[in-house]
Amino acid sequence: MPYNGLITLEQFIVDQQSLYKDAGGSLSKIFRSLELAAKMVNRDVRKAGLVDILGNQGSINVQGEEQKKLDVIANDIFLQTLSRSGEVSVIISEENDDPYFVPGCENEKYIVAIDPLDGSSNIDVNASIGTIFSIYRRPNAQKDPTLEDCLQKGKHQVAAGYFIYGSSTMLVYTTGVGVNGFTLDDNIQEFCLSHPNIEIPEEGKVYSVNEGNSDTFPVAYQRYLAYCKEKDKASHRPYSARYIGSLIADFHRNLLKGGVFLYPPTQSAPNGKLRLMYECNPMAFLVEQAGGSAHSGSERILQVAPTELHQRVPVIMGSKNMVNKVLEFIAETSLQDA
Ligand code: AHM
Ligand code: MG
Repeated sequence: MPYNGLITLEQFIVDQQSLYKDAGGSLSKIFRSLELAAKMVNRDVRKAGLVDILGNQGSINVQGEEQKKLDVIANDIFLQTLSRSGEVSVIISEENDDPYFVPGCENEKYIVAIDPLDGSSNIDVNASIGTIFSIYRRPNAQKDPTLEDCLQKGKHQVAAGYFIYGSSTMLVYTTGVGVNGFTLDDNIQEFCLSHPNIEIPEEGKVYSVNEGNSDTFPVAYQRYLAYCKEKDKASHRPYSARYIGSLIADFHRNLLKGGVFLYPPTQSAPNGKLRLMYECNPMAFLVEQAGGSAHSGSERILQVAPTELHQRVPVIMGSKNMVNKVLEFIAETSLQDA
């Protein structure tokens, strides 16, 4: 009898195993660890308003114990759980200055980059936050892992995705063969396939940017923003502005509905704010796999060569035609200035 019920993440990974470039099951184990860690973080996020885990790291709670900020807790959970998978040689995290070389796993093949709790300033106001991850293969698994092993271009990602702790908890990921979304069923504590083969619309009606900074954006971006606000029925302008300041939430909406997300250079952040390894590369891989684009304004995000772990890069990503339009403004403006 054909089975028409829920497809769990576990079942989906088993079914897709033949499509993975590593058929040995290592990647599946890493996914199981990510899934477990995300469930633990989700549990803590859900009770964030109830228990005393809000507040600054280093502050002392009423019992005289040191409180940990939720992003530090999330970092510990992901590091411990990934280490225990036995499949990851190095973990780099937005929360750690240096790579974490997993003891006893020097010869393992994989490197994981993680932003354990992105948008954490939104915790206190109960807005969606999430975890972003990406997985790379180690260039030479025969040698001891090094920092340089981690500095790979985004085009070398083997898998990437995010967990969103929103009105529901979801996982959206790619292994380079399309993008699929899973929603956590709270009752059975399983991620179930809810958004198969996500494709971002080529065109959208939403732009997402911190417009409060626009006075110091390069002129091309200012012109593009003026274009977004012009009235033009044929191109559905003016577009709507949607920006919560939590990348995963802003990205997720645009991925499903169409739109463009921008974090341009500003006077105080000449390379933008978002980090190449932890934020831009995984999102770029996802959006390209869904049929969209991600660009820095001078090159495809996935082609940017990292020189340091925490490097920042300007980003324009989302619906293909909208990204191209921003790039047109950048090209026209530099021609005029030439
Ligand atoms: P974080 O890694 O410190 O949480 O910062 C990243 C967040 C993103 O989620 C979001 O897109 C961006 O910061 C918002 O920045 P801004 O407040 O400058 O608009
Ligand atoms: Mg972040």
